[in-house]
Amino acid sequence: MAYETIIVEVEDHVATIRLNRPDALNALNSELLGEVCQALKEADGNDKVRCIIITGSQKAFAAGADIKEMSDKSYVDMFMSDFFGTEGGTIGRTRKPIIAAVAGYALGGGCELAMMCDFIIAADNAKFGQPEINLGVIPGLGGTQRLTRFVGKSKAMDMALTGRFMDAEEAERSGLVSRVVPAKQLMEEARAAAEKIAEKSMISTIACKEAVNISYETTLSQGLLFERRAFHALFNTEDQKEGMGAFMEKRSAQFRDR
Ligand code: CO8
Repeated sequence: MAYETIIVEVEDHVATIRLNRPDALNALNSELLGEVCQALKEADGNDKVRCIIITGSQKAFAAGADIKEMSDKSYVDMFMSDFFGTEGGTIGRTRKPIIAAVAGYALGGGCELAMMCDFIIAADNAKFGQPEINLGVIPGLGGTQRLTRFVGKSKAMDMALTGRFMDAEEAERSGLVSRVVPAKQLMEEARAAAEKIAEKSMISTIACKEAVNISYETTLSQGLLFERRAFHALFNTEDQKEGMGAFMEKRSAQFRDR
């Protein structure tokens, strides 16, 4: 499918979705987020794709929701369209792993989009922030909820109330990103991580993603039970026999998603 605001490439087993509104620092408008959702659905349904990367440019992952698109809207407009509600749900329902490869600004909705991914690899020039307070609003795509879970209440309050940015080093120290790499190597590192994930059994990959995500939604005892049952269930797959057999035979596993 042809897109206007994103560029999608599928290479080997990795789909890369590049946000592409350079004149607006990849600000997220309805068209762009709709296209991201469509591309995610296509990647999820494409048997060839085993991992997804969302990225932007060297200057901006995304500088937030598109202020020009939102500025004139009324409460009724926002409420009746459930502004970005559907898009947030679609991204969250993607079953395959999504890596956010973030260089430059990841602000407001841009930071929130990165946090909706499964993990974030940051370039050393990345800047994260929830500056909506400067616009007379608050984060609306998960910033008050996900950022708080990532970095804790004190830092999330500091970021959301002052609107200050966090650099890559602070983001890694605070647990917002999984690793920081030199900006020039960002895509190489993200692809290497995606290819590593693509080598695994898709069954255990999806089960693992579901088990980690459930930890945000439930109690510890329920989460442990969910994890244990998923672990038990994987013993009904050929890939478990192959993975453990390969270990004992001192060879690499050849998973077949069965
Ligand atoms: N929306 C629209 N256009 C933008 C945005 C944006 N968020 N960010 C940058 N742009 C545009 C600028 O208007 C400018 O366009 P033009 O040349 O036509 O004037 C172009 O991108 C380049 O930007 P700058 O000239 O400002 O570039 P600088 O390098 O000087 O500054 C900054 C870069 C610091 C990133 C600056 O552009 C900035 O502060 N941007 C806004 C950041 C921001 O406030 N983000 C939060 C937006 S609100 C939000 O994300 C809410 C999310 C929840 C929505 C979901 C609701 C349910």
